[in-house]
Order: sequence, then C-alpha cells, then structure tokens
Amino acid sequence: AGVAPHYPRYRPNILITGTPGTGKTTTSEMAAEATGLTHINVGDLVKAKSLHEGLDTEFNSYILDDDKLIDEMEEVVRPGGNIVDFHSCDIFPERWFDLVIVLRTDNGVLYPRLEGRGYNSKKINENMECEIMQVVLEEARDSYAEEIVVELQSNSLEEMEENVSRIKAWVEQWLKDNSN
Ligand code: DAT
Repeated sequence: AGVAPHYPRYRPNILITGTPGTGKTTTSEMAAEATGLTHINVGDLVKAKSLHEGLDTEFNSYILDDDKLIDEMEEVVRPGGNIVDFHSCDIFPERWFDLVIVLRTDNGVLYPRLEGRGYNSKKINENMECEIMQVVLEEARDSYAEEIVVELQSNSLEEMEENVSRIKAWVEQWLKDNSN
C-alpha cells in the first residue's frame, strides 16, 4: 500500500478508534449523519467480505487479513469523505487520515457495557486491560502525527453529543481550509 501516490482529497477521512465498547460505532453513525461523510464499520466489512483468516475461538473474534482489508478499502478511502470505525489503528496507511479520534471510557462505565454485550469473561478482561493500559491511544500516537490524534471522553450521552458536535465543527473547518 505504501507505493500509491498521494491524491488530493476533497473531503477529509476520519478514523474513530478505541477499545471495544467506548462508543465508536454509535459516535460514527451520529457523526456521519451530522456531516454527510460515509461511515465504514471495518468489523462488519471484515465479516461481510471474509477479510479474515478464520475465527480465534479463544476470544471469539476474527483473525484479520490486513492486506486484503487495505486492498478492499483503498479505492473508497482515496477520494476522502469517510469515517472509519475500528478498534485497532496501526494497520492502516498513515496517509489515509486527516483526523484520528481515540474514544476513552472510565473503567466503571466500560465494564457493564462489555457485560451487556454478552462477552465472555476472558474477552471482558482483555478489553478492560486494553483500556486501562491505553493501548489504542499509544498505538494511535505511534502511528500518526501527534497533531492529528485527539483523545475524547465517551462516558455519557452528553459527552457523545459533544464529541459529534466537535467532529462536525472540525469537518466544516477542514472544508473551508481546503476549498480553493
Ligand atoms: P464500540 O463501537 O466502540 O464497540 P458502541 O458504539 O457499539 O461501541 O457502544 C457500545 C454500547 O455502549 C452501546 O450500547 C452504546 C453504548 N455507548 C457507547 N458510548 C456511549 C456513551 N458515550 N454514552 C452512553 N452510552 C454509550
């Protein structure tokens, strides 16, 4: 993927990442509605197009085929205008994104959300540890320019609405700055 030239984008691409349960999908759907950008739920795409190497039975999750996934997404992402929703962020080419949002949730709020999804205790514990250790935030800071990585709290509906408003304002500013 590294050899493709940089094409101009007429709308921005935003990555919304974070530990499972922090609100990526809900926030992405609302932000897509508010901005007119297209929501790409990468987890659903992986399942629908079988971009995986089978199921990891221990965690009941798919083993991703990174190369297939990047190939599948490249054409859609190139012209811009996407909100990409995924729990991991270091698999994507750096040049894809204009803004990387890392959603964060407090332990006491995240735990019951994960329980509510019917995850087994191994999967709950793994995700709790991921959030406590700031794994996704560190990954985002290692993978993208510091100034495009933004950490946002996602504990309540109020915070989620605030986050959506911020994303909307950011997109409007980007469109102004890039229209000529
Ligand atoms: P993710 O896509 O990160 O796994 P989600 O959007 O599916 O998370 O949300 C998981 C559940 O938690 C879902 O029932 C909605 C709820 N939720 C997420 N973010 C929230 C927030 N900021 N306030 C209240 N509920 C939230």
